[in-house]
Amino acid sequence: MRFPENFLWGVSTSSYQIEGGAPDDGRGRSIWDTYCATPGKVANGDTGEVACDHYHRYPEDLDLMRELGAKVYRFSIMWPRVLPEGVGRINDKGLDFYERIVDGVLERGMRAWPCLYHWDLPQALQDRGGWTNRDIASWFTDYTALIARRLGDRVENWVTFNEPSVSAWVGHEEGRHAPGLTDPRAAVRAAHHLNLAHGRAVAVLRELSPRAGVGTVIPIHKARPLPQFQERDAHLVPLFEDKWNGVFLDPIYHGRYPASLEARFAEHVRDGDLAEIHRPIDFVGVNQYFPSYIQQCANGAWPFQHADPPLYFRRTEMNWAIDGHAFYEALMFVKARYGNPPVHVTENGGAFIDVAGADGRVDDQDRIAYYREYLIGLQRAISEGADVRGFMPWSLLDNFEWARGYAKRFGLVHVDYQTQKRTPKASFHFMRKVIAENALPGI
Ligand code: IFM
Repeated sequence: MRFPENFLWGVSTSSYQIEGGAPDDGRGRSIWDTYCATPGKVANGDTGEVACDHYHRYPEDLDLMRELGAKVYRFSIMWPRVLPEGVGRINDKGLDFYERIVDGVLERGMRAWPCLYHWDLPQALQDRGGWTNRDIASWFTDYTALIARRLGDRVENWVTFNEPSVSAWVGHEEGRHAPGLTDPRAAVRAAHHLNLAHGRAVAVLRELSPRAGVGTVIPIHKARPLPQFQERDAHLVPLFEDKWNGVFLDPIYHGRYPASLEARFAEHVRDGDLAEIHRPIDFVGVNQYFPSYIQQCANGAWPFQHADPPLYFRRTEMNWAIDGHAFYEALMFVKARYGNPPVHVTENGGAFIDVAGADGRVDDQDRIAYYREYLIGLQRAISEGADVRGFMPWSLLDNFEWARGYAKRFGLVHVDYQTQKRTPKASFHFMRKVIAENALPGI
């Protein structure tokens, strides 16, 4: 059960989920600050104001990554920390912070993979329409150029977006994430602008950071009808996969939107847009956590809706079904639909109830079992030819899990939010062994 030679083990985090440091050093407000301040939106009224205080404690966190054996660190840059109004005035102290991160990563012998957008849009740009305003493609390009000029000589790979599908569909259609819209047409418009911004950013990064690679990160959803409605709902699977996967990867790899969705996108697409999006990238980041069960929906914007997975699955604390086979299927989907591109798994993991023992240790055997199952799925995909080159668990630290707040813990490292004490869990030691041996132990 060995992984390929030179398999790239890493670790992923995101800015709003760990940094905190909200009022520090001139950072501007993001749509998540606003969303958290809106009563009833986030569990327990939690916010990312302090989070894991990574803004001040990053050296300790980078040390933990090194101890884990991570070779790559994927982190994200908080746009309003460097451009408080989204455009125009630059906050040098914000840029300095990311410079310290990149240098700290390199000093510890790791490689830096910054992601330019993990959902924390400057509120000032949301006030101008955010992702529904076509001008955002230029705003994002200017922001990208600023970051590339400052960090581009030390970055190994850029990630343009983390899960643009979630920004579009969950943020603009389902309203469960910032900016909290429930407008299906606006969501389609946002999706197109996210794609356009990606395509333009690729061009800028190629010019200003020519030695670095560029990719994007998509959560791949393989859909399944509920077993009892297999016959009735099987026809919904391709459309669901077009919505979640195809909308964001077909334009990049095939230069067009999925045929099933061209009509919905037509009013937002201008001549030349698809050519801009259809620029070659070096890898696709795949995030994958659970199988997506769907069922028919008679009166929504789409003919399907999410369904509760069958009861025979074990579940994580997010109520997500645990199924390493779904992970395998997602990787094989990317292989088949996009011509076997280089893939890095940029997120995978589970939230579990982690109880610290009297000695402070967290013996998270559920999480270890989860990773065992998913890493077996990964090995199967690789053995069947999927070009998967790396794996990053989500996440290094327990952190702010968006609308679910701090109650859902995904970390390999436990964070006591009162004291900010970090304690590596049993899963941290498990993953360290996997990385050190480049193999699944004990199989
Ligand atoms: O915490 C999130 C992350 O920000 C994006 N991908 C899924 C994770 C778990 O929900």
